[in-house]
Amino acid sequence: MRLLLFLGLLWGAAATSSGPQWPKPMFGRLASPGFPGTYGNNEEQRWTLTAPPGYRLRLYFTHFHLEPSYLCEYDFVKLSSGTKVLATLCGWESTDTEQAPGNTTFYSRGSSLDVTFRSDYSNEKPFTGFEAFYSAEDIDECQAPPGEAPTCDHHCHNYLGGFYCSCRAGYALHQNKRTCSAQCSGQVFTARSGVLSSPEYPKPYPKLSSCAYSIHLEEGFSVILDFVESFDVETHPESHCPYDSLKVWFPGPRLTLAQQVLRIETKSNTVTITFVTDQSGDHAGWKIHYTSTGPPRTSLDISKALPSVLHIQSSQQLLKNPTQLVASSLYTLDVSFINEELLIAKLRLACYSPHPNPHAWFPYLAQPCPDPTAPPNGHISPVQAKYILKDRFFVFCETGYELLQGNLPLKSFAAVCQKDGSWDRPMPECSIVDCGPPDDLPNGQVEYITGPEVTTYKAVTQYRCNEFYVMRKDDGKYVCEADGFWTSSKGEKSLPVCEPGNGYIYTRDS
Ligand SMILES: [Ca+2]
Ligand SMILES: [Ca+2]
Ligand SMILES: [Ca+2]
Repeated sequence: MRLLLFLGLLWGAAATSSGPQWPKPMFGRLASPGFPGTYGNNEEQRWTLTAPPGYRLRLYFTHFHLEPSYLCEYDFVKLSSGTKVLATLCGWESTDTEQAPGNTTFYSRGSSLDVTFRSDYSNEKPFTGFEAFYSAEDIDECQAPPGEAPTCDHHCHNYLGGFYCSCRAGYALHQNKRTCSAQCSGQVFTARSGVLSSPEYPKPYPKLSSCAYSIHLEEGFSVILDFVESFDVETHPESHCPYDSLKVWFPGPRLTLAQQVLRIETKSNTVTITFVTDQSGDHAGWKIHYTSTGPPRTSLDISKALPSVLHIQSSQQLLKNPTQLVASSLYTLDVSFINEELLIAKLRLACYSPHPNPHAWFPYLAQPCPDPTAPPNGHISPVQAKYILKDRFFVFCETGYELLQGNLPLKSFAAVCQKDGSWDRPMPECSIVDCGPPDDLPNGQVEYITGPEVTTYKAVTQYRCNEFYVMRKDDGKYVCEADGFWTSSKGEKSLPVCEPGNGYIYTRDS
């Protein structure tokens, strides 16, 4: 009753407004000619019923009494929507080969219904024909017929004259107004390992979606992709990925995946994965576990070796051109992939850099300096396997030898390794100490003991006093010591003294 009232209102509005006029009422009655009397021979009548868009027509019979015939060939009522025949009816009750309406309610396909009544040239008995009522009702588009795909991907909302779809969070309604496309582009992965998968994995991935995943690691790393668990992307036995496709992009050859690929070693630190799906199919999708490998690791333990620079905060990046001085990048201490020379060079530069930012690093590959060779009678300290930028070494001479650069004596010597891989000073000599000729002794003479004119380290001389003079305190023996002075047996550097004999003759038996 309520439905009829509403339909009446709708019809009234259609009749009085200036909007579209429907050729037939929204509800009504159909009957065979002469009903409730018998219908005549050779009758044919056709009704074309049309509902507004979004509506369908329902029709049921309150009376039905036609001549029965095999497959309703004689007299019949035919219901059709367009070219689709919904039913051909005759008789008054259904048999194996003929259908009578009984209590069935018929529905149009779409918004139009054609009803055709026909009788042939004779009737064996009097038949009273039919009476039927029809009305328009909203199509509940959200109730998909059995065996057909749901109307909406996610949520369906029916209303009188139409319907609309909506999507869950993370999806956007496709322009076809039914499909929910995943919002899955622009995903960036920066961790050194991780997992990515098709949306909803392992449930069927969304349709009409375009996903983009990007793995971006620091330079020096290379990404390895492992396809784990299942790989189920819609395919075709003859054509190459015509429907849905997963593509992996990285510098180098382009690769479109075949199903059997399980691992991709990209040799690249950046990888982009795109996943595009079409409008149909239910497939579980894919899952990728990615890992990365860095360059060879050095054995240097930075945290132990260089605790003083641990506070330096910076981002990690390997040099593009290690021979070029680059000031723009900051570096962390997590530089295990940088070889030892570079690492040390960088750390040293961090200490000595004149750059206004004390945390700026000036990394480049430092050239090692040639191994220093100690001069004869000298040695080098510290002894290192390698000397690189800012490394220094000292030369120490053995006792009795002194540092000499050219002809100039040095108190000490240190050479510093420069960034071009050379030492800043030439190697000195260790020259034997020479005390020089011994001073003349008043009232005395000197004699070379070690050898004629030998005045170098460890050389010995002997002073003696002239006749009538005596040397009271010393024995007159002097040695050239490492400090370059003649030194007496008593450790004195002054000359001995020859004194007069005090008026008496020094004799053997006095
Ligand atoms: Ca007939
Ligand atoms: Ca509807
Ligand atoms: Ca598909």
